[in-house]
Amino acid sequence: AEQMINDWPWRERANRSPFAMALKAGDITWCWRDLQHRVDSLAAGFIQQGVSEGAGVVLRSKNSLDALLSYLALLQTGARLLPLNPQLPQGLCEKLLPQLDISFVLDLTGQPLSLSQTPLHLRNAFSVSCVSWQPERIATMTLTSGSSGLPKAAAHTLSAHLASARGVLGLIPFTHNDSWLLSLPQFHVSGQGIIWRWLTAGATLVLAGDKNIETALAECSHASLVPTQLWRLLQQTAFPASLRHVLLGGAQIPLELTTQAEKAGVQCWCGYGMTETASTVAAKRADASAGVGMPLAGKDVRISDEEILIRADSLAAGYWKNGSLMPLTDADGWLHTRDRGGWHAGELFIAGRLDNLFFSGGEGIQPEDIEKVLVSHPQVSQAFVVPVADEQFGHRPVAVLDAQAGLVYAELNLWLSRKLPHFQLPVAYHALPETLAQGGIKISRLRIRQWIETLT
Ligand code: 4YB
Repeated sequence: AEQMINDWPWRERANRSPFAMALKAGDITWCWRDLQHRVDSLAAGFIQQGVSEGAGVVLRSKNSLDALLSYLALLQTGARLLPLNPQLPQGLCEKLLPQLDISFVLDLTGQPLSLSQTPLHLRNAFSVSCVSWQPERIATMTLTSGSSGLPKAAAHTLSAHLASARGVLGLIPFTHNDSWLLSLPQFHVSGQGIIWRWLTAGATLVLAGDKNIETALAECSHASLVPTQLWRLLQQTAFPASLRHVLLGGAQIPLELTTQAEKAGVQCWCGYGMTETASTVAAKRADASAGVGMPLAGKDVRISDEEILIRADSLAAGYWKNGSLMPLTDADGWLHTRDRGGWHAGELFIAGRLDNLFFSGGEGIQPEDIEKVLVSHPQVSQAFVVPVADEQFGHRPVAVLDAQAGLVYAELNLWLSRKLPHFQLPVAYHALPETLAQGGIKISRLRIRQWIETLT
């Protein structure tokens, strides 16, 4: 039975089951009461430093216990919280933060940017520590990873986050005896999704701390992973035995990957979602097909001219800009995702981004079509196909690969030529440079294109 939430979820947990385990981080194990005390004193400290309801606050950090506590404490002050990727360059932040009406910056990186907003510090106090729980308040702003221009700030209410969690928990079993590793960044919806599911289920959240993901997973039942992380995990000699459920998303999920992981004893869940929808809106247990299943409870998906449209209770209220919310849907409430997709045999299939489509000698090329075949090669774990300018063809495809050492590109090309029409065959292959990873959960195609241009 659904329980009405009348208070901040962590406070409600602390009231209902104060001594149940809430959180593990290294040697630390806290029950809900422990957690609430920390959050309360931290929130009081922020309020003493001037944070008030509706104030724009940046939380610049990678995942840590302090970052998690700050996330909860800042929400509890009624602030409008912007979790920020520490890898975003100073120049971009200087341009972006004024448009987002940011007054305070809590920087936990140890290497703060020099910004004009007031710095906040982690400081405990024992006074007023909380505003009233209003589910329709704008709680967070999460930056989209737009391929061009400044990122947009998807503004979610508390109830949108809870609706996202309810959708996923309607499919994936996750109860108070389970533990979900905070395996993706808190500044991305994939990390925040974990937090809201944890709060909704009253389960245990595990923070990796200094440990790497592989080690931290040894004490978890659940994790959210992007496909490349699961590939890496499967290449380890010992697969974490406790791990029973993995939610995948963020990119095409290769069948080869879920088949191998299921063999290793993990139940894989294939999800599709985006920043604007506060993570997963459609998902299924992995099976023999490469789709992402059906919309979750409270989510609607429609296809119009091959484009995926979404209407959902987890949708952002708008993009925050200069004090107002810019609508992100059409007049009927549908978000036009710019993802290409369709229905086959009763489930949703994602074909790729409409913006990635390019033309080569008059033929349309959807890079994801080529990437799907490339990652089905046993030695390729990640593939990007980008256009390079070509006098004769307009553009031609080039492949950038994360592959096992020893892969011979000429052999790969021969293998590929038996599976793809000629116009889709890459004219060059390159190894993916590690410097292109940006601390986010995915690699930017724009940066790959820019890097390729420097080579020619
Ligand atoms: C896909 C895709 C798919 C997204 N096939 N393209 O909790 C979760 O939902 C979760 C769990 C594990 C890993 C990631 C997640 C996410 O949140 C992912 C959300 C995300 O990636 N948001 S995003 O705004 O950064 O990018 C959204 C885009 O990513 C979509 O518009 C698609 O283009 C692409 N994408 N899932 C193919 N299954």
